[in-house]
Amino acid sequence: MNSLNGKIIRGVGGFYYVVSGSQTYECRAKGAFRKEGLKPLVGDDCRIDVIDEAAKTGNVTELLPRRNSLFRPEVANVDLLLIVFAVKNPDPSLNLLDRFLINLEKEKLPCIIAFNKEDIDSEGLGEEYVGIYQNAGYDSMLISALTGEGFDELKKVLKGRTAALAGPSGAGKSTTINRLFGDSVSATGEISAKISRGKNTTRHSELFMIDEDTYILDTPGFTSFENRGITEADLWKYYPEFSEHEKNCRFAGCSHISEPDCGIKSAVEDSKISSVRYDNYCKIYAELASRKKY
Ligand SMILES: Nc1nc2c(ncn2[C@@H]2O[C@H](COP(=O)(O)OP(=O)(O)O)[C@@H](O)[C@H]2O)c(=O)[nH]1
Ligand SMILES: [Mg+2]
Ligand SMILES: [Zn+2]
Repeated sequence: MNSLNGKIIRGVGGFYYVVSGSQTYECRAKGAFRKEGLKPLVGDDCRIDVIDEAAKTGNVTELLPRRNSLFRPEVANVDLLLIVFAVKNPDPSLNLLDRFLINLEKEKLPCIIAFNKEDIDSEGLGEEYVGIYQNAGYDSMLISALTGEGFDELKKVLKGRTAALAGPSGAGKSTTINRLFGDSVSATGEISAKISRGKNTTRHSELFMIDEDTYILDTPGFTSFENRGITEADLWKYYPEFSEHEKNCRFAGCSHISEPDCGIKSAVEDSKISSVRYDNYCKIYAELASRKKY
């Protein structure tokens, strides 16, 4: 039987679609990894046995070691997350964004935050959002998937990497992918035909090739995000902009909520830390603290 290396680009209803060279094989998971409780993820590199070369069917027999994996979105082997929130329609929940960022800090995965729909932002809200997150140390930018604003820069940062999209549904993730493909349709004609077909909601993660070394993963949107494995006492550690001010707290183990002489609170008063970020910190802190009681 012919055995090949491939990459899982899609998983739907127990089938895994594996690209190997210029071919895509429809596979079932048959490997020993299933006994270890491992489930194939989009982005996984794997071995497959070809069952029928003409029908392009096979079995996934082995999952190759992962560089990393994320639970939400459920993906493997990504270099960075491209987080897309709309400046409006729908209005962004920065609380949701912060929860997501906390998780990425925990997983030590880099990200870019793109505020989309710049073309309908007559109030300049996007500038404000970008400012908040740049100040917190994140690469953030204003884009419009409709007009192409910001896409030269976006393409530059994505080049040569595998990025997974994340963000609430309706933010413009699929439209962003469509725009990233632009004129490079010929090389990936089959794949892009598949995306443009779907004006509809993305239900499954799917990996797209922008060029031979650049991949992007479209993922379903999310409207809530629960931070697992984080205690309220550690929460501040997942805020990159807090670290330089924390040494000014009078008390060791300061929660940065109610103690006097708190370096974080005075940085908020001096506008060195965004009050939006801090307010969400307090909300998430309270939630994590109350969760423990159950
Ligand atoms: N005005 C405007 N609308 C956009 C932009 N990007 C996406 N949309 C629209 O927003 C809606 C949701 O887009 P979609 O890409 O499906 O969002 P997803 O759920 O995040 O994948 C669609 O009606 C898009 O046409 C943009 O930059 N500007
Ligand atoms: Mg979508
Ligand atoms: Zn403090």
